[in-house]
Amino acid sequence: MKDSKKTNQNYNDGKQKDLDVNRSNADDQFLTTNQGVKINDNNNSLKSGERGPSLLEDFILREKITHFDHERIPERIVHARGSAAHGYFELYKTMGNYTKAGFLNDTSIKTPVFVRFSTVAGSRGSTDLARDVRGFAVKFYTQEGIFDLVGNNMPVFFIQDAMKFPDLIHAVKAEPHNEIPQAASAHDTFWDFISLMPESMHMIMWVMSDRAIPRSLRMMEGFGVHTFRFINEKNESHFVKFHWKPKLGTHAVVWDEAQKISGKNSDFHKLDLWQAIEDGHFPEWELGVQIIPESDEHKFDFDLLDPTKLVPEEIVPVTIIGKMTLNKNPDNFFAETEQVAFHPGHIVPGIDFTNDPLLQGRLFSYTDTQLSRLGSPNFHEIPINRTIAPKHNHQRDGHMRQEIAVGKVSYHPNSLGGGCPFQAKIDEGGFSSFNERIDAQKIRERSSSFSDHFSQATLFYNSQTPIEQEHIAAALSFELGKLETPAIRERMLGLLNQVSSSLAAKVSKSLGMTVPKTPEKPLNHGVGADDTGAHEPVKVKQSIESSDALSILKNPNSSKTISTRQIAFLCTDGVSKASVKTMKTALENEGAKAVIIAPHLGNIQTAEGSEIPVDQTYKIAASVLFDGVFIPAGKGIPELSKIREVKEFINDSYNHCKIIAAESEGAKILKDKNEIDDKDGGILTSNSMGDKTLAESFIKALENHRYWEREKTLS
Ligand code: HDE
Repeated sequence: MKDSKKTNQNYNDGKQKDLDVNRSNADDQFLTTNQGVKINDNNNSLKSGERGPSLLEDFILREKITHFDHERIPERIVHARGSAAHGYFELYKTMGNYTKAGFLNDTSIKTPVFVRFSTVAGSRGSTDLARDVRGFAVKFYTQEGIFDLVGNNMPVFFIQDAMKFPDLIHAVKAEPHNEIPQAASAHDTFWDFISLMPESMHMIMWVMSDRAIPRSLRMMEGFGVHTFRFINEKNESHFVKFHWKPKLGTHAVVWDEAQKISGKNSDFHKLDLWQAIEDGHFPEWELGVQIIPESDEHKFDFDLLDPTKLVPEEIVPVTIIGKMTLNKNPDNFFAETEQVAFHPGHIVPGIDFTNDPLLQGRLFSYTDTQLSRLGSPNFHEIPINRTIAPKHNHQRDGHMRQEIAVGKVSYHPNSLGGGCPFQAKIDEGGFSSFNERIDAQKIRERSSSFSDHFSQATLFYNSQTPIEQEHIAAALSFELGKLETPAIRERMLGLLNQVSSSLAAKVSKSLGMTVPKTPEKPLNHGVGADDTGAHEPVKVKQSIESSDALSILKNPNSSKTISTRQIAFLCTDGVSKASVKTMKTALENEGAKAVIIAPHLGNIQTAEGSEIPVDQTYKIAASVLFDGVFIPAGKGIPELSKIREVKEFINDSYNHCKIIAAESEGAKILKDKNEIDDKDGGILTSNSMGDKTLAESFIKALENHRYWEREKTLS
């Protein structure tokens, strides 16, 4: 709590109080063993004689090394790399008509949350900027128990049935013979699998889009993916899809930039989230729901149970019902971020599952994986996983049990314990599963309503702006270009051709191949999920042809703000103080951060004779770590054109479509030696010094994140 500068103390901080019991602080304390014995010498082991062998009797050395030897636990098999934060959820309006969940009914409750974001394929130490799906897992510590919304930053998934998950993950992870490549899908096994799984095509469009390389974890949407159920007091069910909408808008970097960020700062996203919270810029997301009456279950062009499909917002609008704010960094990465255990099966009364076969498989997997990862069925007792609702049952014992259950009764029914703990009636908050009628034969098959693998992939592609479509084509050209087996490329072109012939044509050009002819029946290659041939993929005409909500650049919900954006000020001795000050003040008034970069640390002398403290040198700073660039005026500024890193900085910013502003001498060096067209709409210059109008137009341009038009002129 004390680390965050602007922590909001006013919310219902039940979880923080609960965690206090386990927080330790060594300020002003003696160093001790785990048994509480004070240690006098923490530098030398016990030896027989100054130069003699160490003694087995040295319990201090033995304890220290034994503990160290066992410090690691298995990393998550997927989503190993993550960053997390504490916060709270506030409800805007009661959802009582749809769900009886307490935290979605009472607008006065602020529900504590712990949120973990992650990449999927890479190991714990891999780069943040991999092209990958991002996990978006939210633990709500509600008064009725824990509700985990374990989602992703994309609303659909690669596969339709849990049976294929181990295959998908084996294919995407580093190849087993040589463990290469790390945190990358651009390799043979991934695309071999995908080329044989037409059902993955919609998700492939998302993963090849800019959604897979977010600018920040704070600037991405989140989705529950599966269709869930809301259950109200009358036991009526509505289908529900969950959405998180970031208040900072959805933004991405470009692929070349992502790769360079991985080299310059592979913790880019982790640090960005951490720093924003430390600076008091608490990230916020609004929670939205798409609600579908039970009676409309079969009214769509797709099956609501199919996790490779989304419900277009144009067909069922997203209703915003509340807001989540992240306002506190974890105190300890291992204790909290690493040990947190999410589970889509952690639900509370008022929320229930559907028969989505992917979700059903997940309901088994998440407890199972904690047993090997955290090592005991008592993982719910780990402080970060502990519910703040009262917990009483007859579960006992197991490794590392913390609870000391008093009394001799550990069974139900009992009379010796007075029948306690009691079962709760439904009106006392007892959970009861939705009374869904199921009358069926046991069958190992895929529903034919899941057979349309291409229509929503096409809808997604067609909904993108031309620039975003180019990015998808470029991503596919990169990924498929890296393959060693030409037959996989050929199969992929066949599948892409069924999504969009113009996309397939673009990619085929880059691969130097021709697009194979689409057979009369859609391609299935006779393998994968439908190898019986019973369900050939079909195309179903969608009721809409384009959905703006699917495009980052067209997204009607995206907010315009430059809050927390990092702006590089390219400075040196002899910079104009007036120029720096006017721009810095204007940007900081909008919540952005001005970072002074110069050839040396310490202070730089301004042309006016004062000093400005330097934040970073050109050896450390790189354009890819910033959102925009300002080159101020000043008689010393022309010297910048002699610095190689400055040239690289300007050219990279230009190539990544960043907004560049420059004043007077700064504007002149922009043209000097740099390979840029200073007339384009993303380059803003002024001949005066400390120009407020320039600052205003810089801010307006930065609100659009990038000047994407420039890409048309870049070869
Ligand atoms: Fe997961 N997934 N998953 N997943 N998943 C895990 O659980 C699994 C799926 C997601 O920050 C594991 O505790 C199966 C979809 C997130 O700790 C594991 C299937 C979605 C996280 C597991 C899926 C997700 C996980 C690994 C298909 C989006 C990270 C460690 C049937 C809706 C949570 C762990 C965190 C983690 C299994 C598919 C999201 C192995 C079997 C679809 C965000 O249990």
